[in-house]
Amino acid sequence: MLTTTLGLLIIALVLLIVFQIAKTNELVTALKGEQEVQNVQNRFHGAMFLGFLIVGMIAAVWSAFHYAPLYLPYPSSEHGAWIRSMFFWTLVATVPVFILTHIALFWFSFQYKRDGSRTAFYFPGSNKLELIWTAIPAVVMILLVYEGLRSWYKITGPAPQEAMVVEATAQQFFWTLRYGGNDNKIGNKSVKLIGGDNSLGLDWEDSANHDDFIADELHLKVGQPVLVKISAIDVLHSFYLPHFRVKMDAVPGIPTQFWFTPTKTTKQMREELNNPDFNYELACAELCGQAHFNMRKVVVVEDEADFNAWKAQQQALYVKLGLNNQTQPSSGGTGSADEQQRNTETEHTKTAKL
Ligand SMILES: [Cu+2]
Repeated sequence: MLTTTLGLLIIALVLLIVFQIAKTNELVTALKGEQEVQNVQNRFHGAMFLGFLIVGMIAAVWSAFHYAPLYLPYPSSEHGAWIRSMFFWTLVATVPVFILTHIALFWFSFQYKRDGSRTAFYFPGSNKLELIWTAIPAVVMILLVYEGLRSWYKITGPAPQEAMVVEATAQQFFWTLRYGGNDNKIGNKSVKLIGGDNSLGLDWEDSANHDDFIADELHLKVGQPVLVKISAIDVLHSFYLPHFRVKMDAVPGIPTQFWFTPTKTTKQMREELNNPDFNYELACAELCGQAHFNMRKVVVVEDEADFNAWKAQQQALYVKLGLNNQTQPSSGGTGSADEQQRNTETEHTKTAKL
């Protein structure tokens, strides 16, 4: 309330000041003669234009260098290099045009301000000029769009057969990463099965689910394509791996996916950046609620031996929950109460499904 009142007061004061200046101007004009006052104002505005050009250009160049340490390092994925090159060529085509048009805009406003010493040159137009400044940007745009679409179709095309499959499910406020296990197949799931231990709604009838495991970190094998199947349970999220130039929305009800090939291990990046604490990261790039910042996971890219060693340590969720014992004949009350309860719960889930 106080802020609103203060804001309104400031606006009223600013309006009052503008009004007073205009009134003073009128009086001065009456005293001095209109033309002379106009010339003073034109000189002032011209100088402001020139100042804006110089300060603006210096600030643009300064900020580009000042914030350079915050730029992402060279992409650590195959397709990331294409995106980087597209970005580079877009800048090559647009930055010189931006600089030249802005210099022309502000310099002309300063240099050719009206001072009563010359008359304007009448130029009714030229078809040749129109043709040139329409054709050149059109050709450049066509080339950029062509190259962009070509890369985009390559990036979003079908994943190679040998791609490792990982499922990333987003919800407020964490990611659940599920690996296909030894068969590299992600088992079926259904919203109807969500409940109790089964927060993803996994269908335990589907044997492809029996070796799937949930991982704390996203582990990837260097040089091996990975297909990420992305979904969300509650609201919009976005699967974002900045170092790999991977970003795909996670939409409730609409499965999305993205495949890519990591090209550099975490170890290589640490050496390259001279930073022993460096970690790749997975983030959520869609403001999804109060703890949005919390949706971060560490991504580890490693060679085949390290990856296999890590994978060997992971336990399938099916086994973790003790569901594998349930189908075997009971050996006479050896199961703990906890395990028995779990089994009963699973029976309930099965019944619910039928
Ligand atoms: Cu999110």
